[in-house]
Amino acid sequence: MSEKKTSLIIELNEDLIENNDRLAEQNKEVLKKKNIRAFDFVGAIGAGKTAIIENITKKIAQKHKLLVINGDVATRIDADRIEKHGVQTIQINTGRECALNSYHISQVIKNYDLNEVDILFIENVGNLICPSDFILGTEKRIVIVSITEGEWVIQKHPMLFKMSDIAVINKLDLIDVMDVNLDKMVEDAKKINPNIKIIKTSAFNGDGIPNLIDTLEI
Ligand SMILES: Nc1nc2c(ncn2[C@@H]2O[C@H](COP(=O)(O)OP(=O)(O)OP(=O)(O)O)[C@@H](O)[C@H]2O)c(=O)[nH]1
Ligand SMILES: [Mg+2]
Repeated sequence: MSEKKTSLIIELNEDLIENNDRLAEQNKEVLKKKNIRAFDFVGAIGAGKTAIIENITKKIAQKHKLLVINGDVATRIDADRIEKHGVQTIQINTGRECALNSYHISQVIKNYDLNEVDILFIENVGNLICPSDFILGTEKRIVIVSITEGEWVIQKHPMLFKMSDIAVINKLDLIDVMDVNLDKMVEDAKKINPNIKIIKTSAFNGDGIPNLIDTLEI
């Protein structure tokens, strides 16, 4: 009989939520000591976070020892999708919380043997607002939106773009059937954060994924 996989449910302590930034710094230090490079993928529901992580892992799984943490309110669908590529995952169900926070990540660091890991991808809960309150202690934050959310999606959610290092605009394969001004989306991201790197991708056909891998230097 095959083992039924479950998700990790972590009870939150209010004080720790308040101390998120301090704990994120600790996470960063521990990950550095363990030589683990960590990346936090945030973005709108359905923008393609899991699809992009799947694309990246397919390309680098031979070269790196990967761990993917998937944050989701209630299911382990995303972790199962990633595991199909032979990559180790931990699914965290956040219940009523609309974002992962640094306490979730600290619990993974504390309770799992990460000695075999050199790259950690964290897929945050699909949300363009909540994750801006909670850094996790990663090296870089990547915000993912797609053209199907409309050309105003970046302008309407400045906070996450302000605090991210890379902005991915996904689903470019659908550009001919979408009435969106892609240049406006790029300009909005640059206006909000002049230092942000912008990468256009299609997780459907793989366009832009090598560029994203190069930008992450992995
Ligand atoms: N055409 C097209 N479809 C895409 C692309 N990226 C993702 N999709 C589809 O969009 C849907 C949502 O993709 P996911 O990867 O689940 O998106 P997500 O951001 O992880 O979603 P949540 O975890 O639910 O927030 C799926 O049906 C994907 O197949 C893309 O570049 N082009
Ligand atoms: Mg997902």
